[in-house]
Amino acid sequence: MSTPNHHIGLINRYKARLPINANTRIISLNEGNTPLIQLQNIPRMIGKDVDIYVKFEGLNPTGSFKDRGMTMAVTKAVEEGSRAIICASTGNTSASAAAYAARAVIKAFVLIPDGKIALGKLAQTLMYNATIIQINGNFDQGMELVKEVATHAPVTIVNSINPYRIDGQKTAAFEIVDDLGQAPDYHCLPVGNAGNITAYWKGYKEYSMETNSIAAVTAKRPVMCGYQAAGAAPFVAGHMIDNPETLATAIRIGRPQSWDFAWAAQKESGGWFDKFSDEQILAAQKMLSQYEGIFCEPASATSLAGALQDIASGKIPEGSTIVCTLTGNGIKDPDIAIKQCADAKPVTIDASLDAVKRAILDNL
Ligand code: AN7
Repeated sequence: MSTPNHHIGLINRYKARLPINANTRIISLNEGNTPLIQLQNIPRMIGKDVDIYVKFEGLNPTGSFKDRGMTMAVTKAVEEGSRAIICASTGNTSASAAAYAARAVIKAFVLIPDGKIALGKLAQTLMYNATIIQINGNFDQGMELVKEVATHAPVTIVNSINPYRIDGQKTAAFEIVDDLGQAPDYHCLPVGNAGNITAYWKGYKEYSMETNSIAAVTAKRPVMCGYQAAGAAPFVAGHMIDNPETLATAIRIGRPQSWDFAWAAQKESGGWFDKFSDEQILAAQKMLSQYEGIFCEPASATSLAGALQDIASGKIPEGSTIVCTLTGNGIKDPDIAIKQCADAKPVTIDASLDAVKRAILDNL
């Protein structure tokens, strides 16, 4: 039971726009309803008249946007009688799949690239008790194996090639429009496997036209800006790539599954793709933490790196309203955070009043 104001998940909130019926047992961890936070200090620092909002998806139950798609995918898997789910993952999908499988009391199998996922994501996936299969290969190879094994074993794939994932994730666009009263002018987000840009565009489109006999909410749609890590930028190259590399391990993907959908989002919205070095991505991550108090994971900061570049060049003009999706929580990747702050080592002192006083006065 819950009161009208108790958010009990995005399926409950947007059920009229999702493929469920009154008898569907909803598998939820109260995901969604994440904050849309307006940046206050960074716009002033860059001296541009822009409204930049971040959609902080790191505040979902397992710390990433994947929970939006996973509640829907696991709900439908259970409804269809599945007892096990499987995914390939750079870390966040595996954590989310493992959590929702635990909630549903079914099995989760996850294929991850050995040594290439952030520590927090591994810890989560272990705690949720998934069966972890580490492969000597990257995400793209894991994805191919998952697609093949699913034709040989009784497992439901919960990567974003599962259309229910996209349906769950499209609700992030609904929330943004509900919060702002209309779509933003520009929507910036990191692109890896390209499920999320596909989902946002589907959500914005559905809110801008009559869908399943529900009236349009707004006529407006944003321009979609998809940003990638320079070493893993197939959309910028214009073709799939082998051996993707980036410190932003979440988006270390060279063969995106939602290739055609992402190009459609770019073309239909009049948007673009671009790429950023690991240094630029990490600088944006630090900037957001240091000047706004918002700690996202490296991959997520690619959205802000892109927005800042395109605002500086005028490609995104002054007067614009911009939303950047921050896809995951910074706490997931403590190794990178601590490396980023190597110059800001904690000061170690004697446990005396004098020493503490000196430490304060030296650092004011
Ligand atoms: C933090 O977990 O693909 O373009 O296996 O974790 O929809 O793939 C993660 C992707 C951006 C890219 N930001 O989104 C996985 C996985 C974060 C992510 C992306 C991911 P898509």
